[in-house]
Order: sequence, then C-alpha cells, then structure tokens
Amino acid sequence: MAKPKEYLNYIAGKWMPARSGEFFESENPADHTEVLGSFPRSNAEDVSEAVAAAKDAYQEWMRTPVPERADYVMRAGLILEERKEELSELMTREMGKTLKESRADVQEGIDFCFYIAGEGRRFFGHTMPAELRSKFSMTVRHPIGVVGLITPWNFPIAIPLWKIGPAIVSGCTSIFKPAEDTPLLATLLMEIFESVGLPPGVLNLIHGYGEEAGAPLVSHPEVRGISFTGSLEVGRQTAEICARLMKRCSLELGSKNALIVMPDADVGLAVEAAAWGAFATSGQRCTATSRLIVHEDARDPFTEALLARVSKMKVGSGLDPEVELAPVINEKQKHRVLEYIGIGKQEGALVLTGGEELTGPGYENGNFIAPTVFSGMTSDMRIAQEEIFGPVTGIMSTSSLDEAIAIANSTKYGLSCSIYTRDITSTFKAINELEFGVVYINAPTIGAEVQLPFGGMKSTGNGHREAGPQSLDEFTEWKAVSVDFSGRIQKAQGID
Ligand code: UN1
Repeated sequence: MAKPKEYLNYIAGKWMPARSGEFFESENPADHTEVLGSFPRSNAEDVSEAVAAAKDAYQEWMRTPVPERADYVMRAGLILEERKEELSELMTREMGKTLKESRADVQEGIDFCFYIAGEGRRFFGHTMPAELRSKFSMTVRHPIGVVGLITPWNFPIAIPLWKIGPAIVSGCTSIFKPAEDTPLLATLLMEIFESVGLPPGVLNLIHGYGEEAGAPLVSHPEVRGISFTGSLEVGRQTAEICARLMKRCSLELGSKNALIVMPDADVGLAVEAAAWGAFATSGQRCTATSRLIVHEDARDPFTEALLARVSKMKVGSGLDPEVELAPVINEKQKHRVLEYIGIGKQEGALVLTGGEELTGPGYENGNFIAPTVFSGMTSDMRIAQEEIFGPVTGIMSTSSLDEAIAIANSTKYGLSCSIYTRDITSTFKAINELEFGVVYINAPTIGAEVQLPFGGMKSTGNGHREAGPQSLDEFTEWKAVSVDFSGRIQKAQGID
C-alpha cells in the first residue's frame, strides 16, 4: 500500500512537523483500509512554539480594526463555499457521516463565517449616563489574548469555526488543536485561512492527542483562555486546570437530550423528528435525541410508527446516497456504544430493534451498529442518564406534562430538548420549565442555527454560549470607560 501523505502543523505562518518527528494516521470509519493521511504527533514543545507565535502576533492583531479582522473570516467563508463539495466528500471519508450531513456541516461553517464577519461591523458596546456632570460613560470589548481552541470530531468544520471565527473577530490569537480523529479537515480549514492571507501567528494549528497536545495547551501559562467542546470528563479536568491558573474557560460538553411527545401531537411528525434526532450522525451529536418521553396515550402509535421508520434505515458508508445511518467514529467508540446497549439490557430495558454490531458483507472494515431503540427506559437507568454518543435511543413513558418535564430535567445535563404538542398552554409551560439551553417546539433536537446562542445548562457547560452574538463574549472582556470632560476632579457617590 502506498505510504499515506504526510501533513504538518502550522505555526507562525509556516508548515512544520512535530518536534517528536512522530506521526499518527487518520482512517475512514467506514473502511479501515483507507488511510487519509499522517499527521504530526505534537507535544508540549510544539505547543510552546505555537503559543509563542500567537503571543508575538497578538499586539499587532488586537490593534487591527475589527472590520478588517472580520474580513478574513468572510473571505474564508467564500472559499469554503467554493470548495464545499470537495470538503464534504473528504469529511464523509474521514469522519463517516452521510454526505448530506457533511454538506450541512460545511454549510453551517459558511453561514457562521458570514454571520460573525457581519458582527465585525457591529461589535457593539453600550453608552450609558454618568451620574456626574460633564462625564461620559461607555463599554467596549477587549480581546482576552492568546486562546486555545480544542474541538471535537463530530462537526469537523462547523465547530472549529464557531471558535475560530469569533476569536479572530475579537482580536485574539489562537492555537487550534483539533480532535485526532479528523485532522485532515482541520488541515484543510487551516489552509483556507492561510490562503486568505491571515497574518502569521494569528491562527496556529497543532495536531495530536488530548493528553500530549491538548493538556499542555490548557495548562500553558501564556494562554489566557480555552474554548473546549468534548466530554464531561475532559471538560471537568480542563475547568480544574483553568480555575487554578485563573484563565477563561468555556465548555460545551455532553448531554442527554429529550423529545417529549404529548397526546395532542402530530405523531407522524414526532416520529420523523425522533428518527432524525436520534440517528443522524449516528447519534454522535451533543444534541442527539437519546430520550423519547412519550405520553402513554400516544405511546403505541408512536412506537409502532418509529419502528416502521427505523426498519427502513439503510446502514452503510456515508458516501452511499441511500444510507441513512453511517458508521460510528472508531473502534473504541463502537465498543463503548455496544457496552451501553448491554448495560441497558441488564438494567431491564427492552431492545425493540437493533442492539448489535453489523458484521456481514459490506460491514467488514467499518464500525457499524444497527439503529437501536429501547423501550421501558426509566430515569434511574444509566442509559437514561449517561451520554452514549451512538445510534441508541430509548422510549420513556409518562402520564402528564408535569411528569414529562420532570423526567426531561432529571439528568445532570441540559443542552437540547423538544416537545411535540399543538397546545399553546403546554408549549409555554415547557418553554418556561425545561432546563435546557436549546428548546424546540415541534422541531427535532438537532439542527441549531448559527445566529442563535448554542450551549447548555447544568453539567453541559459552564455558562458560556457559542454561535450567535453571545459567541463574542467567549473571547472578549468588557471594559468600562469613563471620560470626564468637566476640567475638575469630580468624586462619585456624592463626595464633595
Ligand atoms: C454538537 O453536536 O456538538 O444542533 C453540535 C446541531 C448542530 C450542532 C451540534 N447544528 O445539531
């Protein structure tokens, strides 16, 4: 077999190997015989070099006018648009999801580039009255400095851009450490920013594993902020280190998203939403519908229609246009998902469909799991509490809206939820009482739009939001400015 192409890190505007000289490979989850490339296995030394480059670039960058900084992001969006098809195909080969969903990932990246580039011409502060005469008060945003951006593999273009875009617009300089499962897409994204002439050091790319490259980035004293999307476990470690070093830390972690189906719902729509929300990206979205909380009066028709819908799902390579359920990311994740299916069975939930790995013809070289639906899932079960991140969902029964909301709120997470109902009272009660950062009425739990803030309550995060105008808060400090033009010393709070 031909040796896979070697890719490099990008530091201070130059492509370079890791100091260790070592590489790791990126494989196609639908076909392990396809290796997409070799990537530098970086460690603390490479991280230090990248941080130094970002620090060097910072002073000049933070003085660059905001609209000028934002223009780079807009131009990157235009190139993404031109290269959408090529990037989408490579994304499906590197990460597995269906081509349709890869296109949506790139599209979300494009949309966000345009959106946040527009924010570069707003970047609003506020003016407010002063309590003293001849004094003017206002707030302005100030970049937090050098930041580390640590991204997951499930949205290899959109999620990095949720961080890179506002970091650039805000005037931060960054070190981007993408997930080791999708280094090719990260490299292509870096190339796009290079091609639009982003000044050296403003965005640096370091490939590698979490423990070897991510951890030194988080603990580097010159890094003023970390934006991390990933598991609760790693998020907690990241927050602990950042707390000790007094640095900004913004986390987007796991969830256990719920879809509530009331008896007055359009059951056909609710079933479509459940199938899409649970099995798109093979359930590997933090917004995936992993709990279906169905009123007992709707349960039988809902269950029957869902099983009929799932039985039609073709499982296979995401490049096959007929396929609805693509592979899971890697062997380790496949075993983890299968282990959870075993746990669910032991806990007494019933597998209505799926529940196993697919190994027959066409499945030999990939990580394929059948779409799995449990029934009889209850809140005390681990499968109802822990994020599985695979094509597994479970039906939970309820007899009232109050109980449905209580069940939905009964996990430590709170990212996305949905309710299917045609009743206005139920709708607003749900909006009011659901403890989730993203709430849908008669829409699936997945598919967030970029102009809305994205993030979760409780252990899903630590209060920050990505996307939307709120994304600038992740990368800026508020500065309160007072200008006294009285020509006197004036003392506030009534002192003479
Ligand atoms: C994620 O899985 O981390 O809402 C983000 C959605 C996407 C983003 C998911 N737009 O499904």
